[in-house]
Amino acid sequence: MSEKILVTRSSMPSFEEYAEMIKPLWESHWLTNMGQLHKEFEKSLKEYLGVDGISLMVNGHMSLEMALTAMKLPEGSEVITTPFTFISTTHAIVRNGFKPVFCDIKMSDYTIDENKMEALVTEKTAAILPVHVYGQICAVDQIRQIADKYNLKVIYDAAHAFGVTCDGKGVGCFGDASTFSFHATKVFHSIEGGAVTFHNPDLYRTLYNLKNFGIRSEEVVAEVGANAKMNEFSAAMGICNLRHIEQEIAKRRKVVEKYRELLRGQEGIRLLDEQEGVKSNYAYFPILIDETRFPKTRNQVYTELREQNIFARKYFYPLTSDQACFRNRYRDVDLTNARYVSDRILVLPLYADLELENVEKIVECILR
Ligand code: T4K
Repeated sequence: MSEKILVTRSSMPSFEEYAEMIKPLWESHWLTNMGQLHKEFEKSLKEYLGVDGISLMVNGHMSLEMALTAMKLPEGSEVITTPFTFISTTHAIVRNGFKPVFCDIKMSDYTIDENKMEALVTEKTAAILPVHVYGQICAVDQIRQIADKYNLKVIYDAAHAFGVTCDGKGVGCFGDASTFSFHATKVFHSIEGGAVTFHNPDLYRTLYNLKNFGIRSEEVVAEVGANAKMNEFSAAMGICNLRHIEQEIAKRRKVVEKYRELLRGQEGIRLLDEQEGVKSNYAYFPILIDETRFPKTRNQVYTELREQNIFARKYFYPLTSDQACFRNRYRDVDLTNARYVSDRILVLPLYADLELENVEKIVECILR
């Protein structure tokens, strides 16, 4: 391949559209701290996601941190979570002073295995933090049942699932809270950005305070907070991108369909099945390479693709539980499936403007 093909490429509105959106900032000089564009963006997102409540954040990571803090869990709580995710998920738990308890994943969709969860519950368990990895929806009903039985909070990391619906219901409606990432690498972005969605209306005020240093008035700070506010330039980008989101998803769908057509039934390469009742956002295209049935290992394919200027990524290898900062620190749990997948997964390039001709070349390289 003569040009470099990276795993993704940010979609952008036209320069004129963005310039028009940020123009008023030169008059108002109001650049952050819940400005006009922040308000507008929050309102349109609430509608688009079909959620009861939403709070914008500076990024996906702080959305997770703030959502966890807002749950007011007891000090030293244990949080059941998946190790097959971006490091942010585990960091958010640990940076809140909680203990991650890793749970294995399912081979069917790589989300946390709800059937292995109950065995991990102790008197210290206070929450479950599953991830809709690659936009695949977790077993939300069963997870709710377990949470109700043991009185646990459920916070979904929905960083990959923007715009996904399950039986017509927006993904942000599940659990006590869900968090989104609007990072430049995502299906939908605001350069950097994120949001927490929730049902309990009290959470709006709680999150507003937490993301603004715990400030209540000019002279009163009532709690320890952070700076997790989204600025006006990000909100402007978000508003522009939201206008084009359906087109963005439709273009990605074409790319995914091409990959599926070319790779379906290929010995040793496993694709994720589409989930019933789920409207996908086509965020990622992961393939699992089974080296016992394919002539090369995942690592060989990864390296050989790079030699051809194709930059697929090992999302998510290693497991977060195996990273130097977490290894051997937490409860030793059987993570057989998570390790199997993490050792064999490869995420192929996917973005709205990826030409179908290039998809053909990528697949050709893999099969060669
Ligand atoms: N939870 C989950 C499950 C997540 O996956 C993430 C983030 C989070 C929480 C936290 O959300 P944020 O705080 O990030 O909002 C990337 C992203 O930085 C990260 O947002 C994402 N998940 C993760 C899966 O991937 P890297 O280190 O792989 O990014 P990088 O810089 O290698 O970029 C990948 C490709 O994207 C580049 O090769 C080209 C393209 N790109 C990148 C940037 C920065 C663009 O086209 N434009 C850009 O501006 O982490």
